[in-house]
Amino acid sequence: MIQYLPDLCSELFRLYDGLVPMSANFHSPRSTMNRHYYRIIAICSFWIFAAAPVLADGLDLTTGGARVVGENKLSLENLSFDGRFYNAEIELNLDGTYNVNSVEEVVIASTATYELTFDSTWSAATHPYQYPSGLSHYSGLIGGTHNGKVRFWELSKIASPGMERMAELGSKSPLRDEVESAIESGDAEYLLSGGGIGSSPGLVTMQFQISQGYPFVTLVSMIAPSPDWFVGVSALGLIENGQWIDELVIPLYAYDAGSDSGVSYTSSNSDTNPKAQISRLEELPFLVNGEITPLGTFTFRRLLE
Ligand SMILES: [Ca+2]
Repeated sequence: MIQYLPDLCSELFRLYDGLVPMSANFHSPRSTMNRHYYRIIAICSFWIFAAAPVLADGLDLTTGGARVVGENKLSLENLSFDGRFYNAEIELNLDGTYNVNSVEEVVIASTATYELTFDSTWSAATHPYQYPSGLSHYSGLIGGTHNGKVRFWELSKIASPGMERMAELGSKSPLRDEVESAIESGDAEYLLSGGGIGSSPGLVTMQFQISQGYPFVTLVSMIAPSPDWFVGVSALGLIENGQWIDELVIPLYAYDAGSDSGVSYTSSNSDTNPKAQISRLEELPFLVNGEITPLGTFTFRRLLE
């Protein structure tokens, strides 16, 4: 790979003529440098792209970073590709040419253990409109760890039968079956099944394993009572900058599964047929003083093994 990349680089260099004066501008103001950095990151990603063209769909430019490591050297770090991460160092020459000093894969721990804390602040104080005092709770957490090829729910998509049952009744099945089916087909690794919150405000925790090949978490819980409202995350990645994230706090907004037409917490069942898209609830009772107010947080904290 390393022998191959410099040749490819030369070609790309011609395409990016804006890069030619880079070494002359090396000590120019930060904004100019950042533009150059961006181009370099793009080029470096092309190296990896071209070295493994079959896997190009997995390319992710958003995790990369660049920093100056010497007089005319740039270190390009944590370029994500197909679940792997690469660092590269390039050296810029004053005549506009440059050398690729190294490209190496960043090795991270292949697995990690996380503790999830589901902390619900949802109460008459945070969401006073029609708050179901004495009734407010959440169904048991259900979801899985998976790769980037599968989604169990997404905003603006139609809820699966499993999501509908979870959001309307708090049932873990058939969503559990959908996760297990993804495990069988190789797109998911672990089923996640945890406790609920018997009375909100309150909290519940669970621990789970996750691995590099399946670094995404989907986890949901029904807001109860409600027609088809839920909280959760979909395909939340726990690798960032080539490392397992130590701690991640996600605010929990209320989503509507689009499968029941009730408009308040205690509306009677009213099946929506055909189903509407999954959406974020942005009106009462979740619009509070002009702001869409979260019901609490998921905190993912990595446990050191
Ligand atoms: Ca329904």
